[in-house]
Amino acid sequence: MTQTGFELRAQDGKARTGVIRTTRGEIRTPAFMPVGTAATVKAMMPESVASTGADILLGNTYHLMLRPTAERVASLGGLHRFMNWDKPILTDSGGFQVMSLAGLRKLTERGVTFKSHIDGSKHEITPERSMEIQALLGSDIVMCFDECPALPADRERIAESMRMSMRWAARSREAFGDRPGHMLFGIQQGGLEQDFREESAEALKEIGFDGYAVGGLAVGEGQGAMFSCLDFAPDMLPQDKPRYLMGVGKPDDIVGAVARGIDMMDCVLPSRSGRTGQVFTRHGVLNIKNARHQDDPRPLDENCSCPACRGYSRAYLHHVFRSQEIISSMLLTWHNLQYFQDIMACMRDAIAAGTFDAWQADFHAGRAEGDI
Ligand code: PRF
Ligand code: ZN
Repeated sequence: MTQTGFELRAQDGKARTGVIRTTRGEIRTPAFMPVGTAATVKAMMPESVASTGADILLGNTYHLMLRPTAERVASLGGLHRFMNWDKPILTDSGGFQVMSLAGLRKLTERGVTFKSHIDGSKHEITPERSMEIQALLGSDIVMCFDECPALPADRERIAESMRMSMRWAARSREAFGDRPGHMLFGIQQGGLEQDFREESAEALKEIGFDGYAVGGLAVGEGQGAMFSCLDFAPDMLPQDKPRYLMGVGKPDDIVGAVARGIDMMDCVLPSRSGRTGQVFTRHGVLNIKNARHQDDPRPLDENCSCPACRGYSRAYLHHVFRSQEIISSMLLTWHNLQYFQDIMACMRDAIAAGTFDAWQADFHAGRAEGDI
């Protein structure tokens, strides 16, 4: 019996719904993965994250290798045990975080060396080391080690980087080996260029993976350019494997990505925004810091089932945010994560019912531009 796999259950236009089976449970797709960078979804207990409907979390090679170290996590029983989350975990491979967070770094064919953003100590990640770290963590879905150039970049630079990422993908596959119960995903690169996306997809399919990510987007190109690329990039990847758009995004980015054939996403937005007072609702975005909320007895969203909406007024949430009380981050993060998971559940239902277009029209019609 195979322990892992992807079952596509329904398709409506390009939008898909299905399940990814792992040894730690099923992931309903389209899936949104909350980010648990440092072995915690900040301000949330794991059971609270699960209660919002999250089937899987994302963890980070880069952060965990620096602190508390992958070896320490392994000796304590792996990341699931360590952070008390028994559902699936996907780990990113580290290169993207090195480029966005580390100090002094040097990229070669072998891999990347860098200085820790925590204490300046020197480290190296190669495709082989990234696979080793993700195995030590006990990740259920392991990501290939890749490089992602910031956009805009010239075609030459994008092609060279993509081709190196494809050589790293082959090394990642080789180093990952045969690990029943664990999945390895390839990462398509190639910027916004259709020919490079195609070349990248062909290289990955030749190697063969359990799933395929679209990397290199949401790096400064804007939603219009990202959607133009998503009009063709997911179609180049195998129909019968999950497709993961990395690091996306705002609610309307997520809906647009699903409409274009994406099955999985992750983003810090709902959790990070929860700590900065930005609240996502079906009517649009609001900032709880704003003085207009100080006398408002209404909940954030009258249709939301989360504890912030069931128990507290906008006035209270405004007060605890302004007072920098810890409960502010807890309640706003919970609400945002609940809202993102509610969108995913609605999309899964609409795709299964064949009403995704109508749902999408309603989603957009109900939202205001700017703060509500
Ligand atoms: N590669 C990896 N992680 C990522 C990205 C990527 O291209 C992105 C791009 N949006 C986010 N996270 N490995
Ligand atoms: Zn809520």
